[in-house]
Amino acid sequence: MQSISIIDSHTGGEPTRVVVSGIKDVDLETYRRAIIGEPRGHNVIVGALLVEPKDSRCVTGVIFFNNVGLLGMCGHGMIGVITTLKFLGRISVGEHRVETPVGVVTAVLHEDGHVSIRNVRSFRIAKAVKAGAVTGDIAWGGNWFFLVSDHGFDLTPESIPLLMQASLSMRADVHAAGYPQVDHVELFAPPKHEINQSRNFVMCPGGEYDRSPCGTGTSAKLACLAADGKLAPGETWRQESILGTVFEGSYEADQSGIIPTIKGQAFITAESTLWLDPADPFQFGIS
Ligand code: PYC
Repeated sequence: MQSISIIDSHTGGEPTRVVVSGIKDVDLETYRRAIIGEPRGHNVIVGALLVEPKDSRCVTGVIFFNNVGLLGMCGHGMIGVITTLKFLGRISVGEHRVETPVGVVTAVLHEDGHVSIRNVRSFRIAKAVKAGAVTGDIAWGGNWFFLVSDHGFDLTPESIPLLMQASLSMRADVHAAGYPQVDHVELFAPPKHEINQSRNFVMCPGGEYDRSPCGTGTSAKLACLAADGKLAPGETWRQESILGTVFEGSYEADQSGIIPTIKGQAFITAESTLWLDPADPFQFGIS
C-alpha cells in the first residue's frame, strides 16, 4: 500500500491539508482527489503539496490544489502551511519566504501564533463591469475575483445555500461578459461586528464557499479600495467572513497595483497517514 503523510489545519474555519511526504509534484493530478476528496476528505479542503523550491532563499515551495484543480495562491492555505511548518519544527518565529506558482510570498510567524502573509502583487483590471443583474470589479489577488456589493443579499450563515446559487450564476454572467479567467466570486456587505470594516462571502472555483475571509479575495478587495482611493497605504482593513472570522489586511503601494499583507491564525487539527490500497476501488477518491 502507498502511504501519504498529511497535516490538517483550519484558518478561520477553512481547512488546509498539507502533504508532507508521499507524492511528488508530477504525480499531483493523479493523487489530487485521493488526498482531499471523498472518502478521505471532502470538497471544501484545500490541499498544499510541499515541494523543493527553485529559489534557494525559500524555506519551501508549495502547490495549492482544490476539488477541481490547482490554485495560484491561497491566503488561508499559506497561513496553514506556515503553522504546519512550525508544528513540524521546521521553522520558528520570524520571517520566511515560500515559493508558489504565482510568485514568492513572504510570511511572518508571530510569537502569538498569528501569521502575516505579504502576498503577490494585486491589482484591479476592470471597474463596474455589468454581469447579469449585478455590477462589480475584476481584480487579481493571487487568484481572479469578481467583487460585487450591489447584490441585495443579506450575508448570513442561513443564506448560504442562496448565496452559493446566486454567486455561481454571477460567475457564469461574468464569463459571458468577457472575463473567463474569473473563478472566484466575492460578495460584500456591512460587517456584523463594529470593529470590522466589511463582511464577505466567497465562492471558490469548485462550487464550495470559503469559510475564512479568503486571503487572496481580501487582497483583491484591498487592490480595489486602493484604486478607488478609499484605503491609504498602511491603513488596516478588517475583513469578516460569512462565519464572522477575521483577516486583517493592509497594503504597500506599488507601481502597477499594491502589495497586500494579510494576517490571520491557523490551528492544527490532525496529523495522519493516508493509505492507498490497490485493491480499494476508491483508492484515488470518488470523482
Ligand atoms: O484564502 O486565498 C484564500 C483562498 C482561496 C480559496 C480558498 N481560500
